[in-house]
Amino acid sequence: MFGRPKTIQDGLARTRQSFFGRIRQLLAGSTLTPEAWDELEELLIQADVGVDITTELVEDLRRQAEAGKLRTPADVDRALRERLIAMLQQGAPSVVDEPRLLTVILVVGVNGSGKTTSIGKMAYYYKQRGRKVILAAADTFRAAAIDQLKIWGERVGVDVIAHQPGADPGAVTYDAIRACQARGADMLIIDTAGRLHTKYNLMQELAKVRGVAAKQVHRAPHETLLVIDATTGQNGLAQARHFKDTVGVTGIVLAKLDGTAKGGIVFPIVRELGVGVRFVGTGEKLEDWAEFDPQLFVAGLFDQNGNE
Ligand SMILES: Nc1nc2c(ncn2[C@@H]2O[C@H](COP(=O)(O)OP(=O)(O)O)[C@@H](O)[C@H]2O)c(=O)[nH]1
Ligand SMILES: [Mg+2]
Repeated sequence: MFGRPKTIQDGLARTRQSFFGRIRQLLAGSTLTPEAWDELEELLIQADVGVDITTELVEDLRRQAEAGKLRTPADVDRALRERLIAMLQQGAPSVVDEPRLLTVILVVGVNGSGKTTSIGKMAYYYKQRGRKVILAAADTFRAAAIDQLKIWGERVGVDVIAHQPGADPGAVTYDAIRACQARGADMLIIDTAGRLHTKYNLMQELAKVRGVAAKQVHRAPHETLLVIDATTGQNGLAQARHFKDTVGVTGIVLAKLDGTAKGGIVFPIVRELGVGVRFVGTGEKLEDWAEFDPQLFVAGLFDQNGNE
């Protein structure tokens, strides 16, 4: 394992080993007792799938089993996976790969959610796919935040446009767009601040960054990614609501999936936001980053090797 990039499968190890592995065992039996149905419900809730979705799922599956449409636990297993996959197939596909001169990706999320790290990984991911990427340090609140992005920029080998700490994030964005145009970059990824609990109005700041991007580049930002720390559980859901209401989120990055046994949180988050997950953070290294795929994700919840 050492040195190998961590896949979605690896990132889901803890979730699989706890709750979903147990669900798999439950559905590998020969019959489903009333106790087994109750346990299924408990396990889904413990995995952070949420009470609403869990109740909906289990009631529906149970009804179908009682009506004879699902005859064996294996049928229930299959139906459950299908439902879970369908739930993750939400929202419009990413427009990032559509041809245009400059694609602007705005990255938002609370402090510590994994924004800057995810931006480093994303820059690497797109650079490897032939994109010319520039990063904008529009989290100007702390010097350390700017330095952190610069370090990622050096590591990946992409330019970082930064001003002094305390500078106007809108001005950084403006300069970064100019730099993209001057240097022939076709992708700009903007790092932003995430302090929700100060008097300073973060949402106004994000709106301003958006406004600058929209004015300088046709239809920008083309993607607004909300980075959610998978380990924060139901808090992540509250954050999702907050950002949804104030900035237009078009996609989700689920960071730190490797750090949680409660990967089920992705289901209520996707439902709440009505947009798809684009990427998953699976560790702290550059390559610990995976494109999101609903089928692979659900397979990884249950099975070691995805498609057994
Ligand atoms: N294990 C793990 N740690 C991560 C992941 N993504 C970010 N982190 C860590 O989370 C912490 C906060 O990340 P950072 O990018 O600074 O968050 P920001 O404040 O939103 O920019 C850092 O210690 C990162 O190394 C991930 O996918 N897996
Ligand atoms: Mg940061």
